[in-house]
Amino acid sequence: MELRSSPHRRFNPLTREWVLVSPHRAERPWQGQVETPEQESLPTYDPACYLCPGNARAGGHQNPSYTSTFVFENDFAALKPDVPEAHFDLEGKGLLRAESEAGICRVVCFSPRHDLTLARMEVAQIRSVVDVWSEQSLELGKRPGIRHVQIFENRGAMMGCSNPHPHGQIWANATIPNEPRKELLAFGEYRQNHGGCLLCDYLALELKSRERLVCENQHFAALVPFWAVWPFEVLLLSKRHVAEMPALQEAERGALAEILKEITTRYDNLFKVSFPYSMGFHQQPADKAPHPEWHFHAHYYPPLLRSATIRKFMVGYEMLASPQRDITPEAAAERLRLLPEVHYLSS
Ligand code: H2U
Ligand code: ZN
Repeated sequence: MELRSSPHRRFNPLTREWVLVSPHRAERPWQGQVETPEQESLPTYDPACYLCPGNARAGGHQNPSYTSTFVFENDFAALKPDVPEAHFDLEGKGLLRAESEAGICRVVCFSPRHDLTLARMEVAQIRSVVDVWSEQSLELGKRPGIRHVQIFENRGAMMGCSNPHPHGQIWANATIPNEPRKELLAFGEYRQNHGGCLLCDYLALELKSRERLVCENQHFAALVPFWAVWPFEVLLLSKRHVAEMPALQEAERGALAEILKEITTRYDNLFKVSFPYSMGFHQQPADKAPHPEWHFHAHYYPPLLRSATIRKFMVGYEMLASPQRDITPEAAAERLRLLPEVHYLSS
């Protein structure tokens, strides 16, 4: 099969869904929305920012004068710890069904500096963020009513991020949400059928071919997955079979900080803009059961397609039938791989 030129569909073994790839369409003319790029220059401290050290938040609390990272309970939390358990199923038909959902939502400030992003932060500071994520995973995951801890970052106004101050969120909740649940089933079945780990085996194939590899270090690899939906989607994998961030050793934590900086730097260099994305880590469920099948990884889902202002929309066929892409994952990986490792603003 000619994956470079003829239409085909690719299988995502983690979600067990298909994506349509139309490489022949990559050169078609485009006459659509043109957006203006976000402006770049920000102050190191913004008195109006609710995440800057010492400032007041919308909820009435005041931030401490923090000098590294800072974690607080989300003032407008989507989940609450103390909801009474309840089930709803009108006439028992499973048609009008609801369940109570308990959880905790926190915000993590990555740096006191308002103007930085992960791409522009020192590796040592990103390393502190890795430690905080790890401590939070441990602390929240230990709680009796919690079965999943989702660490994520929304970057850029295009992704609905409310504030440029470098920050992410953590939502920990009582049930395993849709995306990690699909992966859990896939990891489990793969282990049963093949006797190994789905992502260990996948990574071995990718490291052999190197076609979709973006960058790597001793402990991590970043690649555009074979089944990527977003144009410049990236899958970040630990090289060792490890199920969660708290299990990472010293050297691995350092390597994680390094590759987080490298991925975001390459992203920024692609269109010379602070690259928007949603990213998050997928760690083993926090359901207190052993999960030898799970492999720690992160997904980056950036919306941009062909410039700092032209994004991919998931519309039409994609909403009604299946996701689709024109530029191949191999071509996207090659572009990211050939970019400099040094940020365009610091060279
Ligand atoms: P974003 O990651 O989408 O920018 O969201 C930031 C979060 O910060 C958002 O969930 C919270 C919002 O509820 N927030 C506070 O907890 N306190 C504030 O003073 C403003 C925003
Ligand atoms: Zn700020």
